[in-house]
Amino acid sequence: MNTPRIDSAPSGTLDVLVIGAGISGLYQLYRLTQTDLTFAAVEAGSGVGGTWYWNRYPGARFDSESYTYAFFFSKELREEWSWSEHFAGQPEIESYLNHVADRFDLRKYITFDTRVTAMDFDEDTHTWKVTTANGDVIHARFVITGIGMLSAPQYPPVPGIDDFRGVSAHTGLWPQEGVDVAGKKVAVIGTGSTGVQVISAIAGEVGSLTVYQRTPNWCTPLNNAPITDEEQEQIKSTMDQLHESLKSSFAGFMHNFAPVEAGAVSHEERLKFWEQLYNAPGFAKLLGNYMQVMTDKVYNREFSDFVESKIRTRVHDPKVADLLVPDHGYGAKRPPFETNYYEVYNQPNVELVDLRTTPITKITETGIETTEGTEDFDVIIYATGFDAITGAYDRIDITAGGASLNSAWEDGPFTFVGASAPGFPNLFFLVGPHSSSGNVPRMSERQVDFVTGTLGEAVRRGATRVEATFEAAKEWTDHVYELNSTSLAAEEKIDYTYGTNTPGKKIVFRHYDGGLAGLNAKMTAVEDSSYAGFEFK
Ligand code: NA7
Repeated sequence: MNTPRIDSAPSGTLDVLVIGAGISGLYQLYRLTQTDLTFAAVEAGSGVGGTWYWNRYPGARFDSESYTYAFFFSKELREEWSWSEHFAGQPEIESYLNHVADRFDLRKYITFDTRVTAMDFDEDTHTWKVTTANGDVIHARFVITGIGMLSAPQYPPVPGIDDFRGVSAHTGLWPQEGVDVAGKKVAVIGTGSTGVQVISAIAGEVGSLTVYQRTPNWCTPLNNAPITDEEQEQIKSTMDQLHESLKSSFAGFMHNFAPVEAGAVSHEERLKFWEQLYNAPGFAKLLGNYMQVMTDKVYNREFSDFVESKIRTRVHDPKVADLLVPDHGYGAKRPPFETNYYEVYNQPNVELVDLRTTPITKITETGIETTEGTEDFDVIIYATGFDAITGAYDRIDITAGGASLNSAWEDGPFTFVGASAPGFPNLFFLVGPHSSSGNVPRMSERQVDFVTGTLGEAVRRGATRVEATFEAAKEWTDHVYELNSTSLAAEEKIDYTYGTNTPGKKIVFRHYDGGLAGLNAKMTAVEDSSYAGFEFK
């Protein structure tokens, strides 16, 4: 077959189509403005922000430090934007992302309210034909997906959800106009990071609150605070150093594992250290801990016991505390960070329902039925999470050469550095499978730079078709599984990164345990070897 040029593609073909205008999509658009390529983006939402557009429920906020999560690419942006809190709330985050879109004039490239439903690769023209839910067709040589890893919301698989006559909302599809919970009889289903945030945020204003919990989680304080003027000055004057230290950290966070081994200090010293961590911000508890807490069952148990003692101190009713103490090890599920979460259960108008003993059987016109009985509600909040990591891909019919990506990934994703998949040329993933596990914008920043570099290489070579080789994808996928196989989390396989929360989904690891450090090392090696692992034609 002749190698087609861009001008042999259907007229109106873009060089690049970006799907999604969240954190990854926005930065990808910015990087494309620095190239000579023609490009555009489509976004399912009516505004920019992705996760921070859809998840506008009360209490939604960062649990990465605001200034470590934000974009670093522009000195002017860093200087002009002042975060108000160490862990900003959703309204401020959404304003920031809108500011970025306007500041860099990115909005003009984005078509909103446009959800991609299908994509097919044309081997004759080396282009993707992209179809949207509105029936539009877009032709693009390259497609870059910034469609998020937690963007396909899930409801419990119980009958009757549409029958409920009160107000109901999924936290990941929260209505723009909000939901009035003041004085209302409210149910929250789900106690992951989102449930924990929303429960804490609304407990003070509801009439009554019933929490439906399937799995309790190891929640520790976020320890959020306003950023003082002195801190603001310090943060802004050390941004370059901060960026460098985040880029060279394990997971893109400002928290790094303790420099000593857990076993090198006494039990009393460990407890003292954990007390400090408990009072430290955000992810310090996970990533500033002794590394052995994540790798050695003995220390994992000890730390879990420490957090259990905190739960039991904070929750007055021992029977309720029993239900709130997890039976998995700390970190086997992504731990939420909270503000006054456990204290909510001391309120007389709050009830905790244990779905392990009394599962939900259906949603009725007036409320929720469990095996124990029915309770009526004015409002039901579904904080039931997402079909994680591959869910957003499964919802698009992606085909190339007659093969479908969904089928190809049935037994688990098969990727090269989480950026590309053999058999699906000219398609690149941002924050997709096998590529993410830390502070997402820092991972996606590296991925956007990598993908932009790969496109640059294609242009330099005059290539119109770029495909990851089978061997390269096998090597990376094997590496992903091998790293994961030694983790404590792999023994339990209860986190959404294994698909455990999605009925019928194959239980297989879809995340990446090597952090930013592992991803960066591999991407740098690929770049330094003139993109070995890709075939350019
Ligand atoms: P998560 O962490 O997946 O949490 C979802 C919660 O909903 C969790 O407690 C689930 O219990 C519960 N759930 C899910 N399905 C059901 C059904 N069918 N019945 C009852 N309860 C259910 O999602 P989040 O939105 O909280 O957090 C996502 C990310 O946002 C998080 O990782 C951070 O990055 C921020 P389960 O644990 O599955 O038993």
